[in-house]
Formats: sequence, structure tokens, C-alpha cells
Amino acid sequence: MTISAPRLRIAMQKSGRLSDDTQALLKRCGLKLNVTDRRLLAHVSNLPIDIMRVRSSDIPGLVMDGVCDLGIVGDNTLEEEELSRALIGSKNDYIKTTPLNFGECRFSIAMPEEFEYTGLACLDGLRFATTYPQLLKRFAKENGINVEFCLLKGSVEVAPRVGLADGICDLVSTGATLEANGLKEVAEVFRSKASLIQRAEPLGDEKQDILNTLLPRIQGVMKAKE
Ligand code: PRT
Repeated sequence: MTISAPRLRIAMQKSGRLSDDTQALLKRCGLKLNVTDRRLLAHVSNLPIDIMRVRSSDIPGLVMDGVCDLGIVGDNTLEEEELSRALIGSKNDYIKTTPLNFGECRFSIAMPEEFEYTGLACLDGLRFATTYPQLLKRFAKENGINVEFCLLKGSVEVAPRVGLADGICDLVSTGATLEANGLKEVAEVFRSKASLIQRAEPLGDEKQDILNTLLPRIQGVMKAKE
């Protein structure tokens, strides 16, 4: 029986806002990978690395549970999962190996344009539609206000207009989506960008050697982009 050498497994978003930048980063690091839409586990041909292509929201859990050695994910998704798992006592540790310079956005509270915003206190008792309730709850607690939330996985900006919520708390980059939906940003809750994360348990010598080859390349690409 032949025992194959360990391969470093990296989780990345299959399709969405982080997938093109992640794929470009890996290619600029010299990884030869053949990504086709149907192949969810792509082999890198010139290094012992496999790329697992999944939903962004699954990446923190896959790394925290040790299914993947590394993951590239937005800090918003990462911290939401960390807080959610803490609530139910699930394993939620990881190492943030390096921040990456793409996927920048802010997680902000936005209210209808006609709302008279006078400070965080005026949001007390209101209801917000959001995809990241734990991040919002943490912010509310830190600022001494009580908020209610309703969970929406997409089209969050429509919630106030249809009477589902008083306001929203969502990711913003240009602000164009808020404007198009009659909303204004009133408070920034969290600043996010993509990060490379690593499972908390030691990788073992062979996988650590692969990471030691990969990491300086990632940092070099990031530096060149600055
Ligand atoms: O579906 P999956 O589980 O893979 O993840 P996802 O639903 O989070 O996917 P995706 O592709 O929408 O976002 C992936 C990650 O990209 C997010 O978790 C963030 O870390 C990052 N990112 C950066 C953003 C944005 N910018 C962003 N603007 N994610 C979403 N948006 C959306 C926002 O929700 C809003 O609807 O873009 C709209 C606002 O954009 P502007 O430019 O009009 O302000």
C-alpha cells in the first residue's frame, strides 16, 4: 500500500465577490490550478495543495473544524461564525495567518433617508434586517442599546420599504445599493476585508513546509499590490 504525501487543503469561495481575487492571488503565487465550474476540489499541479471551492459562509467552519487547513474569507463572515459558535459552545478557534488586501467593505447600519438620525441612542428598540446578527448584537451591547433583528440572507436593503424592519445592517462598499433603495448609512459597525486563516491545531511538519513556501509568496503579492 502506498501512502500519499499530505496535501495542504485551502478553502476558497466558489463564486461571488471574493472568488476572482482569491483565484488571481493563488495564480500570482505561482499555483497551477485548473478550476472548472463543476470541480469542487481542484488539484494544484505544481505544489501539494488542493483547493476546495465552497460557499463563503462555510469557510470559517471548515477551518475551525479542521476539514481545511487554510481558508480565504471575509472578516465579517469569520467573526459572525466565531460569535455564533461561541453561543452554542462549538469549537471556534483559528489563527489569522495574514490579512489580504481585497474584499474591503464596511458593515454598517442604514436607515430610510427620511429618518432623523441623532446618534446611536435613537436606534434603541428598533428592528434591523441583517445577514450578520451576532456582529450587530455585539455592537449594540458595546454601545448600550437594544436592537431586534430579522435574518435575511440577501436583498437586505428591501426590508424597510416592505415593513419588515426599521433599518438594515449590511455590507457596503460604494454605497450605490443603499442609495438606490432610499437608505442612508448612519453608523459603521465593523470594517472588513479578506483574510487568510489557518486551523488552530498544528499542521504537522509536511503541511507546515508547504505553508512556509506559500506564505512568503502571498505576502509578496500583497506587497506588490500596495
Ligand atoms: O454566498 P456565499 O456564502 O459564498 O457568501 P456571500 O453571500 O457573503 O457572498 P458575496 O459574494 O456577496 O460576498 C462575499 C464577501 O465579499 C463578503 O462576505 C464580504 O466579506 C465581501 N464584500 C465586499 C461584500 C461587499 N464588498 C459588498 N458590497 N459582500 C457583499 N456586498 C454587497 C452588500 O451585501 C450589498 O448588497 O454589495 C451590496 C452593496 O454594494 P455597494 O457597492 O452598492 O455598496
